[in-house]
Amino acid sequence: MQYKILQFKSLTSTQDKAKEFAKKGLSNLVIIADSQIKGRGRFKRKWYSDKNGLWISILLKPKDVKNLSYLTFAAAIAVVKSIKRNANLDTNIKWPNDVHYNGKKLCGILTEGIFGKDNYVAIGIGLNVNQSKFPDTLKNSATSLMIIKGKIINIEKLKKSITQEFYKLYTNYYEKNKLN
Ligand code: BT5
Repeated sequence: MQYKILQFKSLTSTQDKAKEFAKKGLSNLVIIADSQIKGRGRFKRKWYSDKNGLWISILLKPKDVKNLSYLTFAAAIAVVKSIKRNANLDTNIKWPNDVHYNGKKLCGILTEGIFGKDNYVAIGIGLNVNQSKFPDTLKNSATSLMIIKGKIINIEKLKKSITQEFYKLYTNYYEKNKLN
């Protein structure tokens, strides 16, 4: 499947940008921001997304918008595989939408449906990559690949790998199978 990667310096949230594009009828876009001003998690929680992390939204227009949690899992698998490949690190998927290392949160995923005449899905992936520290409120619960590995991780390779792995799962399984 063809997709386009769009890179922005700063956005309120890559999820908001994805919604804007969906309203214009566009899909198969991978929206990436260097930093987000109003990054969000589930239930309107704040997502801390200063520089040095990987903040992505993948905008899809699936044949059927059902069982969206499969898409969250596909994103989590893509993240775990890409971390293994690019940072040689084994991480865990933590139900229902996190990737953890040693009990600390490395990545959170937010899957949102955009419903209207046509239906879209935006899968937001927030991965802490090269941050050296976090705000006090997150100090004990969050970590980054750089903190774990003690060196800078190539963010470009990581974003390509996550996108490719995600699309492989999406096209081979989600779009092909009846997910009733
Ligand atoms: C999530 O929500 O874990 C989903 C996060 C999705 C973020 C991505 S970034 C790209 C896209 N654009 C967006 O605006 N969002 C998506 P939840 O399970 O509700 O967890 C939120 C909680 O995680 C917060 O209440 C904090 O405790 C914690 N948290 C916030 N920022 C964090 C960070 N950078 N690393 C680790 N934990 C964080």
